[in-house]
Amino acid sequence: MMERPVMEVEVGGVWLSHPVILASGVLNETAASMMRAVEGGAAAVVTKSISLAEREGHPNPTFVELRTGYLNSMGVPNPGIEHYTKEIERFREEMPQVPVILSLYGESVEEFEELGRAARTLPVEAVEVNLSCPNVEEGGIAFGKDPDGVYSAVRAVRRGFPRGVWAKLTAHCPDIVEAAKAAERGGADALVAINTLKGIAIDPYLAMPVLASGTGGYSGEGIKPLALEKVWELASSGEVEAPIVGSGGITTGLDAVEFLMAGAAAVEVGSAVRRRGVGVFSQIREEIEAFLVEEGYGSAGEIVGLALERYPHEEVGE
Ligand code: RRO
Repeated sequence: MMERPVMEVEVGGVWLSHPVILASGVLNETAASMMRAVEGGAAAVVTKSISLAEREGHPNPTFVELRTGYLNSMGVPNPGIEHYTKEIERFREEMPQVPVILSLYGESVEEFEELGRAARTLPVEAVEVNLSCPNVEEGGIAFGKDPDGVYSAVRAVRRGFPRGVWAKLTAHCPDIVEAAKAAERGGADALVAINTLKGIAIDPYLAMPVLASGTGGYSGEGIKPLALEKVWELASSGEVEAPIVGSGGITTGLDAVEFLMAGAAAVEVGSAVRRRGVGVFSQIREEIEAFLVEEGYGSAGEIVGLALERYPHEEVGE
């Protein structure tokens, strides 16, 4: 009988029992909801994006389901880092073996620096610098859209935080490879690609946008080819050294395999929880494992970047 494939991977200083992580923005408001995701099979959890001060978020409606995914305009609702600390501590007490990646949302370099310093004292393995929220004027994409913004935010967090620093990039920038290189210069240990994409839905009968904020962030199946292409751009550039975490529309094990083959070392899954339930993390892990067995691979790590090696087209199976 064939041995089971090795599923462990290492990403930017964080060891994962398998490559499927809970993405920010879904099931991560409380310790209890993050524990549900781990019970559903997540190898690690990324928290909701947390700011220095409490934020109420945007008025309703903030969420709408589309045929090919979802639109949200939550507006970074969160209790602020001081209050959120108890959720992290509670999670850590219950699940000490599961890595926590704290997503940080700042609106200035100074805020990012303060958030990095605050995170240092928390029981988290890594932070994820949110450079890519599409729903706000000042933070998020305002940093991610140009390399200088990426560099200064990552650098600011890096100054205060001694463990893993992941940079969550946006596709809304002229050149994602330049953004990634700026993140590396700022001290990022890993790159996460991508956040949601700016989108809008209009109610034709009301003749107005469905979301109260007008535009929102588009996630789910519909964005998968675009997210995958961004991972591909990063991995094929030959200019980026940090490991890549793929994110965007991953719903099945084969979706995850595509991201690994494009060069991602791990994947983040969020919207698929709505499609397949909270057990989606186990389902995706098992589907990856079944694929590896079927195709005779010995580990998840072995397929990372495989499609890049086979491109331009080499005869498969020769
Ligand atoms: O809270 C949000 O509106 C939000 C954030 Br911080 C983000 O990074 N991405 C997104 O789609 N929504």
